[in-house]
Amino acid sequence: MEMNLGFITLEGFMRRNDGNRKKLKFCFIACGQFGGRQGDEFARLGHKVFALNTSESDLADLKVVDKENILKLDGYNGAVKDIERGQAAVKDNREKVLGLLNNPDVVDADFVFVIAGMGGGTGNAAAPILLSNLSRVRKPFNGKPSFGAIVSVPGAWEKRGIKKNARWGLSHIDDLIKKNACGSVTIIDNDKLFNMTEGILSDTDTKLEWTDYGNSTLAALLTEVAFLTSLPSSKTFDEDELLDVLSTPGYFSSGKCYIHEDDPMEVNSLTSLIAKSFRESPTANDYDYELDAVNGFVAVVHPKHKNPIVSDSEFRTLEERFGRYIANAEKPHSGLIENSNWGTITSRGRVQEPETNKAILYTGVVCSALPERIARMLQEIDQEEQELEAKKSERKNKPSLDLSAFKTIAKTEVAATREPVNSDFDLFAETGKANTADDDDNFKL
Ligand SMILES: Nc1nc2c(ncn2[C@@H]2O[C@H](COP(=O)(O)OP(=O)(O)OP(=O)(O)O)[C@@H](O)[C@H]2O)c(=O)[nH]1
Ligand SMILES: [Mg+2]
Repeated sequence: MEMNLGFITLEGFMRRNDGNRKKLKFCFIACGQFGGRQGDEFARLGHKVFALNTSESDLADLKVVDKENILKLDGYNGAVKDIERGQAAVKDNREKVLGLLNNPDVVDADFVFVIAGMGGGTGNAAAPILLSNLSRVRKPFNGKPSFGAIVSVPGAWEKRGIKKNARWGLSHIDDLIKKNACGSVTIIDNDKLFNMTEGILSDTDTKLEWTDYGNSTLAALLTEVAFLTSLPSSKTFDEDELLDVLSTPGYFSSGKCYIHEDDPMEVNSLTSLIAKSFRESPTANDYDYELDAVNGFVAVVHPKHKNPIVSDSEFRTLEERFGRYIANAEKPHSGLIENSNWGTITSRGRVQEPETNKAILYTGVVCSALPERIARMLQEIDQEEQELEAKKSERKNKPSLDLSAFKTIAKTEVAATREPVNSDFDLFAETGKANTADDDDNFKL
């Protein structure tokens, strides 16, 4: 795998600035910390990105997102992984959020992605609210929702509370998908990403976090896929075909891998290449592609050559293999793109080595069910909670220690309490209650 880990590397058929020039216009609404970090990588490649967060310091960390596209949810500093607090922050900033939803960049983009980590309070709360309201401002694509999401799912090592948050967020997103009220949702399975990058990153000197690796690889992958739809060819994979896939309600995974000149192109090796593309992708992998796929695409881009790396008949075999790989999807899209700029264009001012000896396979699939690992994790949380409850009720039968007898002994420790120890000294007796009343309960965007 060719990698340049210090910064985002784009493939030889596009320049860094081509992100701006492609015809397809994506818009990203990046929520919370994960959203912001991932959004910043998309902004680096020239996409329109809005960042929304309760946390001032997360927003200050953004390096590329335009300052005027940063929305601070006022009155909060972080949601402390509390979804209700995140929801309150969105509702308290209703006007700002409505302003964002009505921004021409959000309304007119070809596709809008809401980005959020499913483990926290801010992004988790904001994502279902934004997705539920995008249908009011977005024109459908061919009758399908022209917006979706990119969400990270906690790894196995993360706390149960974080996983429970993810269960909440995913259940709302699943509901939207089932109601055809949201297009494709790209799942970043942090467990897969961490395990996959451990091997890659340990082979390099570059100091890079697995999260940074995942964020920049996904940004590059989606940018390349979007760009290749605008490349002319006799067998194109065009903008509308990509939009057709992205607008399909379900869980999206995309992959990429190289095909070298001397790689065998017979049936089995083509199937392995397809599997490899998904396996090495920053998006989740362990879907039941065969039975759960509902839409997808396969595209090959290669340098224009007298003896092309992938011949027309080899490509037909690849299409056929891909069709079987995602058998349940009835109309996957495909394209074979010959590119004459390859190897001749410059990146970051340096002339790239001619890369005339490889082709690139891009794959994408939308599935109707979550990946196996994540479904299992959600079931395990249920089980852990049931076991905990069972243990609690078991221990209720034990005689419990009665501490009430010690109540009269003077406290020697400082303990924070909101109740006045002596009501005579309570200056807040009259006004204290008024603060707890919640007037905003019925706020809906
Ligand atoms: N893949 C990936 N996951 C991330 C990244 N940053 C955070 N996460 C994951 O996101 C989840 C936590 O969500 P955050 O985005 O930090 O939460 P938040 O939306 O800021 O919410 P609050 O902190 O409660 O305000 C955890 O599961 C993290 O593992 C990142 O850069 N990449
Ligand atoms: Mg945060």
